[in-house]
Amino acid sequence: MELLKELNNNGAFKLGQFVLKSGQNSSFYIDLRTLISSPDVLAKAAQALCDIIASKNLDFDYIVGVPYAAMPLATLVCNILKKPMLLKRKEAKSYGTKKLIEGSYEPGKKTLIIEDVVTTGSSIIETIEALRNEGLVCDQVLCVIDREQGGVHKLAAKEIQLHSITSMSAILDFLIQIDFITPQKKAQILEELRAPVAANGNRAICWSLENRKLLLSKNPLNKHIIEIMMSKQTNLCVAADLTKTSEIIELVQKIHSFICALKLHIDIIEDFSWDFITSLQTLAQEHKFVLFEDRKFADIGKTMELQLNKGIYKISSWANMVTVHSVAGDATISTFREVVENQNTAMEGCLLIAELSTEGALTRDFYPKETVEFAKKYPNFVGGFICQKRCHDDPSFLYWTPGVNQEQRGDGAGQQWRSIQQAVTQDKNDIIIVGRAITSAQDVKAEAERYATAGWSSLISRSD
Ligand code: S5P
Repeated sequence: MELLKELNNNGAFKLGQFVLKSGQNSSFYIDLRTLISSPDVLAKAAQALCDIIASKNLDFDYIVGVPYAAMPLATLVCNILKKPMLLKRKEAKSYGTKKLIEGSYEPGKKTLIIEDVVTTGSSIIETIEALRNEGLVCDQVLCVIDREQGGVHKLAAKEIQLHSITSMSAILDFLIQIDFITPQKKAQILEELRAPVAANGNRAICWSLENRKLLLSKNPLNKHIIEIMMSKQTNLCVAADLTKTSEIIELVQKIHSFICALKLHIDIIEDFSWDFITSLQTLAQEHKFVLFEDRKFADIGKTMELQLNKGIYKISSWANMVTVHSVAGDATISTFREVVENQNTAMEGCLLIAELSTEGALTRDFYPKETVEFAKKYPNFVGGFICQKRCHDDPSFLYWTPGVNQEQRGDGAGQQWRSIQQAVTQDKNDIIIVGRAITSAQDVKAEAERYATAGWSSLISRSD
């Protein structure tokens, strides 16, 4: 009760319209990210977990927090109980030991798993399977909140016992007691949570930017872009395919109010200089847009790392995002994690090229689908896709589309253009990438405004 009060005071329980990770719509949302911002509440939650360990007499040798949200809690519990911790990585390291589990352990010993909120239990099962593969014994899970959405049964089927401090019904009863919700509201919330999730998981997916933003706490690139899109009301990315730095700066001075991203091909610029980069960064900061270098990386990881960090352009030092071909395989994509996580980088993430806009492109058949599978492995730094049609049903990714021109259909060199309506309403992309239709226009500013207005109105009037 004391903990529920504290969580509530810290804004962990929210009423509104939300879409859950499962795709279900919900008028209630539990936001435990507030825990790490409130040291007192975090400590209380850790103590409550320790109390359960004592009262249930749980016996174990190590503690593992389900990555990432439960890791701080697990650390505090380890500290209180003086027990060693192990870390489970989300993806195996691409260098050195390539281990998934970090820390010293002996196979055959017992591990207690700690989680913050349990919904269906799938991330716990993933963690436990990795630990069991290392020969560790894992059959006890301790969580702060059980959302009562089948987690207990799903875990029991894998011989895992779930213990929780509190549950969805206990939270809703507490909120009734403090007059935050009515009993009718509780019934409505439970009903919403009972709504089945379809096999493809997207029955109730809500594609509004408001809701998508909620899914993005772990993806800094998309969070940044969605914030810009919402505040400037634009889903336009201009492709500044010009060869002189002065032309690009002049273009940006005209169009900055209408764009969420400026896309460059840095290697076509004839008079590249660091002053140019500084000017662009100042403009991007002042007028809120991201710098997008469309380098289309496609090599072994080590070469991509050099291409990102070195050479004349030192792309990672100024570009917030880049494009990557999936053709070299998913292990090479993990290169980007280290670059994005480096403190001295401007890079927030990358887009994978699922489908090209050109006539006869080989990015068809299995290619977009396999590209999506790669992206799913790196949700923290893959922001989405370059595609022609929305290539996946996950709203936490953004779908960027080139090949947009309101008047013309092709450039005679393989490029295929279609209208904004086709690109956003029919093909369900989020961000339009427009080059020559704007950069070659008589009145560049008016044309950028026309594309931004039409793009945004197509996006916000789309129902899915
Ligand atoms: O499939 C693609 C992928 C990209 S990123 N087709 C593309 O045209 N692009 C890029 O989008 C291309 O490199 C260019 O910078 C821009 C399209 O320019 P436009 O002048 O044809 O609109």
